[in-house]
Amino acid sequence: MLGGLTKRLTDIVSGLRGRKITEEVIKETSREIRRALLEADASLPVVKDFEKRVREAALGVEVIEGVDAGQMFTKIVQDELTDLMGPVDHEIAWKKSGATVILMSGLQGSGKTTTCGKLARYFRERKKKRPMLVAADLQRPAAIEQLKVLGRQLDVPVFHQEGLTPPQVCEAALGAAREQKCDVIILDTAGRLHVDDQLMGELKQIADKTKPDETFFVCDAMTGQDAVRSAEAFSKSLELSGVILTKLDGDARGGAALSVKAITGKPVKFVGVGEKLDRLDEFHPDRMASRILGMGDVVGLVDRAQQVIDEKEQAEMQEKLLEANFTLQDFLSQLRQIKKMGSLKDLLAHIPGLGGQVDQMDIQGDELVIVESIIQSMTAKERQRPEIINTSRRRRIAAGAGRPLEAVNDLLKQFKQMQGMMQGFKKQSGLFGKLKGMRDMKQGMDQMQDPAGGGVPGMPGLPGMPGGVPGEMPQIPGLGGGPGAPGKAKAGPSKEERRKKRKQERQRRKKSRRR
Ligand SMILES: Nc1nc2c(ncn2[C@@H]2O[C@H](COP(=O)(O)OP(=O)(O)OP(=O)(O)O)[C@@H](O)[C@H]2O)c(=O)[nH]1
Ligand SMILES: [Mg+2]
Repeated sequence: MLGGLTKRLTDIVSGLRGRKITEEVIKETSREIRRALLEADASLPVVKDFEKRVREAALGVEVIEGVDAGQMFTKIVQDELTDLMGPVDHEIAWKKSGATVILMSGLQGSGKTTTCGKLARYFRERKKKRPMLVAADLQRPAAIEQLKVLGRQLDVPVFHQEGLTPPQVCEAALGAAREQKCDVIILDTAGRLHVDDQLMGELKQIADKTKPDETFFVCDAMTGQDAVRSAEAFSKSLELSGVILTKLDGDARGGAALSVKAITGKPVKFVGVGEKLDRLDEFHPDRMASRILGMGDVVGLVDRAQQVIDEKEQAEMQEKLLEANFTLQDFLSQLRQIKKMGSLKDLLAHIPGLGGQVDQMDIQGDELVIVESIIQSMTAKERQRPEIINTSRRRRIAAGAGRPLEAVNDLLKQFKQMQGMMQGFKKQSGLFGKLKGMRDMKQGMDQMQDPAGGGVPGMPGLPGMPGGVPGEMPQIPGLGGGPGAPGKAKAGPSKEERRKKRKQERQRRKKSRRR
């Protein structure tokens, strides 16, 4: 997602590398940034204001020796994007007693029903609540069934009642929730192609009868400015408390994510990043800004990993890595864990330094499936000892998996390379440990990025800046055609340097206290 915008912004910034900050550069660059945001389908008043803010911030910056225009703009744009999309707000106004009511609204096909299911899952898993889903969409005959299927999948009760109007169904649901001891009620309402009076009237009646604690507008990020315009219309008739952006995993250009908060004045609470029920993320504007600038989102990746990855299995994996007998079978189970986290494209977009390139990579989205099918058509012995896989075995495996022989060859070659890399990898427990390591590194860096008072935007060579790629990601076997791992290009200050810097800082403070 947002690939085009990321590419444009990273291109703008890298064109400024080594250049001095002058008024001319500032003028030219803020104009280019404006164009990039408009191409991403952000709304014009938002973009104009953004351009003005970036320009003012750039003009107000004290020119520091060693900081080039690229570094400075990266920092300014990141801060302004964070501001534009913020604040961080995924709190729910829980009722002190009785069931909290959540009303979902939005246009047809925006993802309301799916998001109801995702929220039910999120409330139960993360907030330890007992949710109830309410089928108040009586427009489409299949709508109730769709919600019931979600309820069955999640093992969450679904309330519906024939012969009632949608507001009556919602009202009846309040009583049912009390009886079934559910403490959060999610109302799935009907969508319309366009905002119309009848729809708004129905939603208002539902709101009158149920007094919702949260009223969310579900906004399809793929529809860009249109989504924002309807959000505005909804927020005029209904008292919205927040927005949920869906389909951010798709080819959304970013316009909706950039403009919806500014236009409606309502915070983006959650984002939908896939069709499955676990693909709902809390919205973090700073992480989104970082992704838009191609700087990845390691913290978000770790969050997701923590939810889906089995730590016990990872601990066992670590043992194996330490003994250096990581086999293709182990690789397969790691792969399955990765698959649980999301599509390869989406995951790679979280890796610092890769954001802008993901769209150009030759990724079809089914790489993990291909690798899985190849390993599955190997015998147990072959998975344990890949070195016994000779040419005739390779042919058999390829035929069994329905893939060309080269695919098998590539996989084995890359697996061998990866085993080599695992040697350097083994101190950290598998993928999860690696990610954790990266997060710690990133957090350490973030702290550093804000030295006493934090007045200096974009210190030279600081991580998070373009080129500051923390460490090296293992190449994923089966993934050909890409630019490869980001490598070690200018990895920011080393641990030793950071320690030294902190020590100097402590001494400096001590001295100034003595004075
Ligand atoms: N890729 C992706 N697809 C999504 C996401 N959220 C919803 N969808 C898909 O969008 C389509 C519409 O979703 P629904 O939940 O039925 O939308 P709705 O708003 O309830 O639609 P109506 O009830 O007809 O108004 C479905 O195919 C969903 O799988 C998301 O975050 N990512
Ligand atoms: Mg629906």
